[in-house]
Amino acid sequence: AGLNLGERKAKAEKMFGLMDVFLKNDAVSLQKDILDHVEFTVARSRFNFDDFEAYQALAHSVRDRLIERWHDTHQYFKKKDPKRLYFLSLEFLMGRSLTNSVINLGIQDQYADALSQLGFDYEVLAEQEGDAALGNGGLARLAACQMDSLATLDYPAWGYGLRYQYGLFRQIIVDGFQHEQPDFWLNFGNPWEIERVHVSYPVKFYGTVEEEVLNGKTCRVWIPAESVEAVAYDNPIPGYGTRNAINLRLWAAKPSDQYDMESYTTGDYINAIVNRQKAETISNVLYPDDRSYQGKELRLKQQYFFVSASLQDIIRRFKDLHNNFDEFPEKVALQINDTHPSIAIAEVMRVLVDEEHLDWSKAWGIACKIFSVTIHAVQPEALEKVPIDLLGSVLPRHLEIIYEINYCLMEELKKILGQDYDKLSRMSIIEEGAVKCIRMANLSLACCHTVNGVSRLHLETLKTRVFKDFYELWPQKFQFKTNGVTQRRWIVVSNPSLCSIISKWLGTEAWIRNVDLIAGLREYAEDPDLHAEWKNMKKVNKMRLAEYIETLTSVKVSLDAMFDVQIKRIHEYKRQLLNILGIIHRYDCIKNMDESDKRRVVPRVCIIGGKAAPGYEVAKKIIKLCHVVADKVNIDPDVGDLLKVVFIPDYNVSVAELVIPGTDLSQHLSTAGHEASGTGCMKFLMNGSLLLATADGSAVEIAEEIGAANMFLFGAKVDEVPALREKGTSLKGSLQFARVVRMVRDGHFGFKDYFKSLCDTVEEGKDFYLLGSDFASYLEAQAAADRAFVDQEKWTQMSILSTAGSGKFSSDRTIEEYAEQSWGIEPCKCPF
Ligand code: C3B
Repeated sequence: AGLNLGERKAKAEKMFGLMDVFLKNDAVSLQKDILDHVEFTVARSRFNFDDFEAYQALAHSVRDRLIERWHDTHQYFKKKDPKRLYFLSLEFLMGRSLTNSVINLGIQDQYADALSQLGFDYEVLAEQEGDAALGNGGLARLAACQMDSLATLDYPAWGYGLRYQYGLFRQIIVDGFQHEQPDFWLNFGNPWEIERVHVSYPVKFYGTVEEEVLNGKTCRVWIPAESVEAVAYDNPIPGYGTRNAINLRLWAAKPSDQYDMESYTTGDYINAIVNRQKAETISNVLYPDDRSYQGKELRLKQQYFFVSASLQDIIRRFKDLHNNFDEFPEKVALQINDTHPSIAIAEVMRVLVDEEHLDWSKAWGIACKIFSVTIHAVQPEALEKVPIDLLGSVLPRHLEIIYEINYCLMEELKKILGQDYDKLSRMSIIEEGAVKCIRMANLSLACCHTVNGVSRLHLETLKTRVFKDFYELWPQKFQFKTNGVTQRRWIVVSNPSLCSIISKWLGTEAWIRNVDLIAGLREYAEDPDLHAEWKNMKKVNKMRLAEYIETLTSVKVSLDAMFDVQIKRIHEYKRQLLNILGIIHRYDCIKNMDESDKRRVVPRVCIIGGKAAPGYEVAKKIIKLCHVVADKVNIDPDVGDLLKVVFIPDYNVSVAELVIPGTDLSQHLSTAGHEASGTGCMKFLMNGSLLLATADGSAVEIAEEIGAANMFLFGAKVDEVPALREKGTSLKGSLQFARVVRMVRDGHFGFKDYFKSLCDTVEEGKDFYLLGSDFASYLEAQAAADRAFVDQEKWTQMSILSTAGSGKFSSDRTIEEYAEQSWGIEPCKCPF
């Protein structure tokens, strides 16, 4: 007779304790695994398979090892029942998984050996993998780096997000114009995820709210009109140097199992199915604009869909071991990544009050203990707002709950602020106006125990501008955790030569887990042997990048030139236009030089890359301008190798991994006060590229760590910006500036009419981002960079000091601060 579930589990646990469960990692075992996957998973003959199929088999064999650790970690977490962090984010920009996984599992060399014996090159197979691009930019890549740190530091954490079928669009360039193509990244399967058909929850929408009497109490009851199933896809995230592998659970929308009997009985079978299928659209596509998506129904549905499924999952897990919600805050910390998931606050209230029948005030007390939020935006306009009508239609009960939360908030505030109605209306969760809206940020601020900024300067902005009123009331809620990036991906995976140099000179690999040790390089910053190795490393990386550039753009670049890079989303505030105008100035100067002057010019390769949101016209014009300037400069015989301009199409995580290690100088040009933190600069810093930057976001803290003398700072400071805006362009900058803008206006690079509106954005009086007033200072900083580059020993020393000073900008440090100051979680390390 078969055993029942409980008996089978007991038996398995007994056997589990006896077996040697670890998969073997010697070359022969790995080869056998890979070939088995070729035959049984990919279903190809083991004598005949191509590189892509080999990659698939390899990925599956790595996945087996991930799953093994991931199971053990979850068993262990379950046994220990620590307080867990649940990280809610609408975006995760994971990039590729293969190399990151084998490095974190500590079996890269073994795989490389195993494959070479089979006649395959590991590197070639790794190139077969496409990026998982379920995010737009900095915010989403930060979430990915933080997952890596959470796993590595053994924190009991889960990530929750959406499994979009279409990730961020692919950018193709046709005649210098950006075109968007869908990124159907799942076409060839995704070996890094595990579909959990049995982990699924219904998520409800629309309908009405009715009154009901329950145990003598009147309650509000939501009668939803639509149900969509959320199915879990689990993505194991391995830590480095630990057995822990945590979970990133992404939800996909599927038609609900519940039959809508009516449409079936009406006999319209085909339409009934087609309508059910529409449910899947919820998780179809990532919104490609990284800051404005206000008032879109689908966006709201995406947010609620992933939040509701995640909370059902979290509460189920809690209830497995506990039956009293008083214990909820001792076991659960919920992190809201930007305001996007803040509907979670209303959802927790709905579940606690309507389903668990807790008193309102008790439920609110619990909610206030579990939530913390990180704000990534600077501009108040970037904070999400949802029209009341929309929320009331999609989530009618949640609207009521938000009204109730706001009523309590207003009552509390009136006691403190009295009749200051201006202030009350600014702080209200409801925005009155032509379109009445819910301010999602204010909802978060009302509930969260901690509100985090992403750099010291950013917190100042939040305190003094964006959330001034709230800060005055609740100063204790406001904190900052300067962003960081993971050195595992941004050095170990992407720059193996630098990785070996660091380990060799520090005499240990311990910096990969404890990056503070990297400061030890300072001692050797002038050592000629280190200089030789460092320069050689840079040269090899530049060679790789040069080949890539030539393949993509047919432009040949000289390795002796300074590789000068600006890669990030295209935004007016990030001022790629300042960069291009600077390039035009450089071009103009070279054109006017005689041969002897030219010999003193430091040759440059100016590399720009980044995507513009599909509807962002100005950003798209900036991309086109970059191309027309490149077209003219790159074939000009007067210029030759002194200046080349390259636009790298389809910038994404794996392109960054290739470009950053080959960069000499990187540019971070945001108008002061506009970049909340910036994380690209940290990746460049780790890789020893020198930074040319404004004193904005985390660049201020970078200057403190490495010394301002080791970077090229320029431009207005944050407190000078308002006055400069008042005053208009400064005269000193304006002569050169006016000249280059005029060249574009006059059609020196063609497309005169097309660029008119772009030139208008920087005209006197309209130049909101202050390109004109920062131009002279920008050119000076560029000249300083040229001078420094001429002295290669000096440059190399600055480069070493950059890497050596990058320790603070590891996401490991950020995550430790969050764990201690916001989440109250402790490591929970799975024993080997
Ligand atoms: C970004 C900010 O623009 C960056 O300054 C910051 O470093 C990162 O977030 C991470 O904190 N950001 C983004 O990518 N998308 C938004 N919607 C808002 C901010």
